[in-house]
Amino acid sequence: MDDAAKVANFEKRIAEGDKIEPKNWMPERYRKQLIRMMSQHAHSEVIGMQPEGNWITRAPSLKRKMALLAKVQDEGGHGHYLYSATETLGIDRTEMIEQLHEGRAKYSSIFNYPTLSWADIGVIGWLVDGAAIVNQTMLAKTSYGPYSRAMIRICREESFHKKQGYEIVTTLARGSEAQKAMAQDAVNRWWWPSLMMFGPHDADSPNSAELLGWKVKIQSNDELRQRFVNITIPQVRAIGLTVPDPDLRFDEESGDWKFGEIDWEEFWRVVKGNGPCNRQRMEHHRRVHAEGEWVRAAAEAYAAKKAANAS
Ligand code: BYC
Repeated sequence: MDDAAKVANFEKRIAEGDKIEPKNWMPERYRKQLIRMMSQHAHSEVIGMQPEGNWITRAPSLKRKMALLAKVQDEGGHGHYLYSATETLGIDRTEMIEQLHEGRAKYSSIFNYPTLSWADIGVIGWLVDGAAIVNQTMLAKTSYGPYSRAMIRICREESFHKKQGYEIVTTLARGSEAQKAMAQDAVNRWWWPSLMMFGPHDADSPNSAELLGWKVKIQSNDELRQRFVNITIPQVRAIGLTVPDPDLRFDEESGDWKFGEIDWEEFWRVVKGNGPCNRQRMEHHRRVHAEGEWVRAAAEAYAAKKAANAS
């Protein structure tokens, strides 16, 4: 097949809802876009372990500590699935991590905010994993097979994370005045950054048209953000908390909770590396990666020895 016929066949398969698999022909641009998005997703899972890991030693009970430990470990596991899924596109993990360290690959803006109290751990599970589920339920239907399958598995674990987060916040919201105030303060600080996770408005999103055309994304940034707000506001109200948005109102006609404008200056500042914790997150990642060099070398030596013994 010549290139035009390959493109036509690829587009026909996408239109028919087929999954594209690693050995199938795909346009170079499709491959590049997936590497960008999936590696960014993998980095987000791994960097996302830092803000929550910060509270493992200070969890208020053994039960809370065990759940948090398991959650943070799950996020590391999600990073592994996603690095493996991205490797099917012909890039290896070493190169992806180099791109992260050199600032050529991004990770989610949300993980550049500090976790100041125990309530933040509940709010991350509830709002951050909740936002991730909305985004990832859509990505489970993406056109690239390995990404779609990774998302199905990850979404199941994220649903548990969200429930444990909401349960932490509900417990605090029903506790003493000080506990309720701590929960409200955490919602106040994490609400807008959670809405930023969905990316810029559709009109300002340079990648969306292409990704939607290839069914890499099935819904747009703004559609998903609205869906998240519609799901979350009733949960906020059910436990007697509020969100820090004076413009929030229910629109009878559309059935949507309409919300105010995001501070896009803050969003771009954080995305470009100047948020409250960007430097700290990257320094930590670089240091721990360097400290783990001997583990990677030992694993490679072991694999080489095993292969030599087998031959
Ligand atoms: N943060 O054209 P756009 C988790 C960038 S972790 C940083 O709309 P696209 C969890 C964007 O990359 C879950 N950067 O982009 C883990 C682009 O720049 P480049 C993380 C952002 O790709 C631990 C530029 O802005 N989820 O659940 O069409 C504990 C223009 O944007 C952000 C994922 O990674 C952002 N928020 O859409 C707890 C989901 N938004 O790359 C929980 C997978 C935008 O051209 N990713 N940018 O230099 C996606 O769904 C899409 O990539 C996005 C952006 C919706 C994020």
